[in-house]
Amino acid sequence: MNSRDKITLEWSVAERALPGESLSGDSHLVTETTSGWLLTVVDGLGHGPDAARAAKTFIETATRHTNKTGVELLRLCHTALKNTRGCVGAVVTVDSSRKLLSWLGVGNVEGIVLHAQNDNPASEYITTRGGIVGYRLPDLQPSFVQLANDDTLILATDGIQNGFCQTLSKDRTPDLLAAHILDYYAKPNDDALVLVARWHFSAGIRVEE
Ligand SMILES: [Mn+2]
Repeated sequence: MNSRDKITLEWSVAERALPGESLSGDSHLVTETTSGWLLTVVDGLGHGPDAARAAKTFIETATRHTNKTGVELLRLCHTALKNTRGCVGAVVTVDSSRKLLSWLGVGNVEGIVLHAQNDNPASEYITTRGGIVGYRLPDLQPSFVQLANDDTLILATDGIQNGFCQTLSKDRTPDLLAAHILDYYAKPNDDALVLVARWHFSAGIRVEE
């Protein structure tokens, strides 16, 4: 007999376009996959309609390939974005049976996991490599984070000022965290988007073997 935890995802996004623009060049996707979840945040180069078109192409491509690895997905997006301005962004996949998060980033994008228990360590940061999806893809190496109950992932474009995670209360819901980060840390001169996701593991469903 073993037990299998049920895992649910609570998430929220807060975003706004550069003041004066009607379209944002930042975008996101959160979706369930056959093995867990895919979450991505992208930032089309510059701002306005051309940036929005690049981000939209990335998200449409990701939506058609939700069961690929992050590396495979970035390669597919790279090909799809050849005739656009290109994007920077982060791709996160979660394997719910192993409670394992895999992530990688291209260009200027922020990713943090805040562990609910402060031991092992309190937070972990995404490794990003310089490049532009659609123009120049760097060597793609995912790294991994072991998730525990109530761990929180935050993904933010560079329209959110660095250092936003210094003042966060992990007791807040993803809704409140996303709204707080956008309110206090959105830069006045860029599109801004922040995605907050938290995994809840509810105690084991017993499985007969
Ligand atoms: Mn930006």
